[in-house]
Amino acid sequence: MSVLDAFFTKLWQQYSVISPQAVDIHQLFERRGEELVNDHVAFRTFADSHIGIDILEDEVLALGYRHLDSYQFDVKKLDARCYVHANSPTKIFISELRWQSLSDASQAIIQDIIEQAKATLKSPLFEQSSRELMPLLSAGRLWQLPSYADYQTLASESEYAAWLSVWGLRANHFTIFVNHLKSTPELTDVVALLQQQGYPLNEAGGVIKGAPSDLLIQASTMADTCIVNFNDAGEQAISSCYYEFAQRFNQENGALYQGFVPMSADKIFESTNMKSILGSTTSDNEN
Ligand code: OOG
Ligand code: NI
Repeated sequence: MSVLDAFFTKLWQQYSVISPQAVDIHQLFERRGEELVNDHVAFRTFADSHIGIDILEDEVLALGYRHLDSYQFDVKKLDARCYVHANSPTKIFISELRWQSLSDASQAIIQDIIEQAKATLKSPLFEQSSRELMPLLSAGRLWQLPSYADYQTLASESEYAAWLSVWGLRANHFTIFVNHLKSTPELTDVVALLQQQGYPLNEAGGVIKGAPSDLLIQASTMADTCIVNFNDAGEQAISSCYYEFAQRFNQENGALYQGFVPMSADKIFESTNMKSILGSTTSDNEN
């Protein structure tokens, strides 16, 4: 197995443990005779740290990827880059949080997380056991689980920060490349199938994000929730991972568009938003 295949296999294993819905959907398509192709996987991290994009990027380039484009999400305080591979249809999307623009309370929590990550990365045991075998991007949480109080402090300002504090470096979603589906090569049909099967979809900005003129249209499920056992609060439901579906269109030169669409990505990030997840499973009307 190539290093790249082994990397994606590990990412899928980690993902499937906390994303039962993605496993179900994967099987649904396999039962329909589909051979699934991944359009991209995405990662989240903290800027200005030993796990910032600049550092993770070296590993991505070493896997044979090249940087394609960069994006900014000012309201969410995120920067992102995407990478493409000459021999793989699976793109890599990495975003990082400009955590220094959060409140002092959140900054202190993240500073502590970053210090722990630095210590973990420097420990000889980690160097031997993990670092050389697999990219840091699949290292998981390099720090202690935060307290639920800290998780909530982060969540009140940045759902992204809260999610990352619990899950660490791992794929936060896989994405089915809809163009390669034989029975439903149109995203609208994929969406209809998922809705018919009762999967809650991310409705921020509309279920289907983007238009053919953007050269990329996307939809995603709302993330699964997982029970996490916090020292200060016991078992709590936390959003884990979601599954995405992407259909791409040809550019003027006849090649499929490979990049992302910032307006759509901004909404896709909300697939792990706990408020929306809870909202989609209750009939509470908040307005
Ligand atoms: C990434 C959200 C953006 C896309 O396809 O636009 C994205 C995230 O949730 O971390 O994946
Ligand atoms: Ni995505």
